[in-house]
Amino acid sequence: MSVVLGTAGHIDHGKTTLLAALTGIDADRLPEERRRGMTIDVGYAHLALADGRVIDFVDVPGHDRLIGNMLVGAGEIDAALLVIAADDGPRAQTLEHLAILHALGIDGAVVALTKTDLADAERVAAVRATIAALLAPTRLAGSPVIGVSARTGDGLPELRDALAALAARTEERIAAEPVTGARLAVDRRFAVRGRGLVVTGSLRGGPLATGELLRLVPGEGSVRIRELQVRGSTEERALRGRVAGNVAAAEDLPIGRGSVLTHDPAVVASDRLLVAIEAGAALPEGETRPGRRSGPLPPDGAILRLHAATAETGARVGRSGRDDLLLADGAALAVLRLDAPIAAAPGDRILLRRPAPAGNVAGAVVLDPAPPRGISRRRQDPERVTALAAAVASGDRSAIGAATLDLHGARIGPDGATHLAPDLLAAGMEAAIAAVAAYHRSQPGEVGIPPATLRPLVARPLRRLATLPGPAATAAADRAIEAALAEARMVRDAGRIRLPGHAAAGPDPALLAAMDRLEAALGVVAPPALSAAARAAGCPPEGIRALERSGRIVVLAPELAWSAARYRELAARALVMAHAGPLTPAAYRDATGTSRKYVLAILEDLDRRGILRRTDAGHLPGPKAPPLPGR
Ligand SMILES: Nc1nc2c(ncn2[C@@H]2O[C@H](COP(=O)(O)OP(=O)(O)OP(=O)(O)O)[C@@H](O)[C@H]2O)c(=O)[nH]1
Ligand SMILES: [Mg+2]
Repeated sequence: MSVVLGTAGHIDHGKTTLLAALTGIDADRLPEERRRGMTIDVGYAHLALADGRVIDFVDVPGHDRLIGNMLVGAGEIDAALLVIAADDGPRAQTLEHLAILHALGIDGAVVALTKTDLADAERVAAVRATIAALLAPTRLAGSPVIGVSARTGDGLPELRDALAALAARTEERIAAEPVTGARLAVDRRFAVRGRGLVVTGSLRGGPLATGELLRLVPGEGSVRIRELQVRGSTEERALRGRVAGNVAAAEDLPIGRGSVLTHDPAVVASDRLLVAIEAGAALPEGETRPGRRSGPLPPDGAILRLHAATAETGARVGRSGRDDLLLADGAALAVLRLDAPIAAAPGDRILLRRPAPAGNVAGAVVLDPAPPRGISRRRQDPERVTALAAAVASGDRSAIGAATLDLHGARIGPDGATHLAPDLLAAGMEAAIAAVAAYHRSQPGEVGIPPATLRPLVARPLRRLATLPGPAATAAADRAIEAALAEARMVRDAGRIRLPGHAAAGPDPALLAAMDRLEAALGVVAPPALSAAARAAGCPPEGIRALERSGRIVVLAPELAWSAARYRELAARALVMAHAGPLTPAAYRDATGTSRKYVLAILEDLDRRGILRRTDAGHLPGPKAPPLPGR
């Protein structure tokens, strides 16, 4: 691997010249840059160190109007080479670039106090003191300041040593970071005749190999790496550092500056980010114009430019309502609504700046690249956000995953399954157990509840907790039911779900006997009123419901019921008569020896079910009438 160092500093302070003196490479590759003697777009160079390490340099322009290109370069560096001309001292873009480095979280740098051939010793000492004061409130406080002249070569060996030490420190820090999939933020794209598309960038995370398929974010596509080049030579595998990749991709694939090619599932396309915005370091004004300092926190509604790796877009800051929260370290919570989607993952550092009047910059850390929407936002409280911020600061992916799940309530995982936050899972399990118990009470004699009946009974309360989008509720209910089964709080038995011990206890024998008595009492042609019969049989309402649900009795009106066997016989009689000719209620009443009340109820029921059909002359066999036996 190699560490990537970015230059920074005011225009004409000698960044590109110093890199050329160090590496022999002119990073100003564009004809216009050479003609005008200034850097316009990012350029690249590399330095082989005595210890075998290699430093990749990204050279940036110092011109104040080219700050966007400076940020493309600064967006993917590990540490900085801050260049300040001894004759001129720190100037406007010295401060602006310093504020940007601080906001991007860059905490390793070497300061080259260059053009020492143009300043006397007294001047050099004075500028050193100014620089120390300038760095003091930033993450770069205490960085070594090396006097150097690109013209005479004075100080170059010392600068090389300081850079080697910085590279070693930076490598150590990177080695301690959690391992993630490869991630390449594209900074250049160009076509090579006969070869197709080439993209370049600073590779982070794990290695990349020829032939691999990478996701393009944002965008729908994926690209295959045909060939990899590291510092001009073709390699099978590239480690962290500068790489160029010849990629096989559709001609019109929207890939370019701002695109990310990655293996890392945490990287998603998003136009809405939950972030923690840090207040900038308070820089002294020094020799610069006032107003060019990193500033206070951007207010709610502020419209800013957002820079993330090599991407840039407009962003509106939302800091009201639920998002109005100061975190423990003084950072402000905010939701950023972007003009266009960018690639983002939890923990990414982004930069916010005010374009006009140019000035304040603030750094921010992405807490959630796809924060909850709609009703799920109700879960976003200070405790959950604080826990997520702490997890993101730790860099621990599983802690970030757990805190994010708790913030959302439920999430669809990469495996396609709905995952539930612990409190929702517990609520779902309780709902499932309560639903099974209620079913046991209402259906004595049945061993358990069919899963299809249970699912909506659990999904409903989960949805009512107001944290789940509709379709996820059913999947979440399944998850809660599975969890209750896994904890043996419910049991799966012959395709049904019951509470443990329920089947062992069995239905109440006294109730079963009462149900038998009631069924017998209703097994007559003209049964008594249902409530009176039930009272006489000692059968409670759940016994009546169980008889009806299991098809042992037929209830046609609140007080009118027959045993199923008797009812089948009465219905068959009506059908036989209807086949013989139009059946009138009076004829049916006489044939069965009952009263008008009973025959009207039966005939209506048979009409409703299509077994009979009513005509003016009487009832005839209906569309659903079964054929008569024997015909
Ligand atoms: N005397 C002297 N001149 C230098 C030194 N380093 C750079 N210069 C001159 O300063 C001018 C600007 O140098 P560059 O390297 O283009 O400056 P830069 O910081 O890259 O400028 P931008 O890319 O436009 O921001 C050139 O004319 C260089 O020759 C030095 O150490 N001593
Ligand atoms: Mg330059």
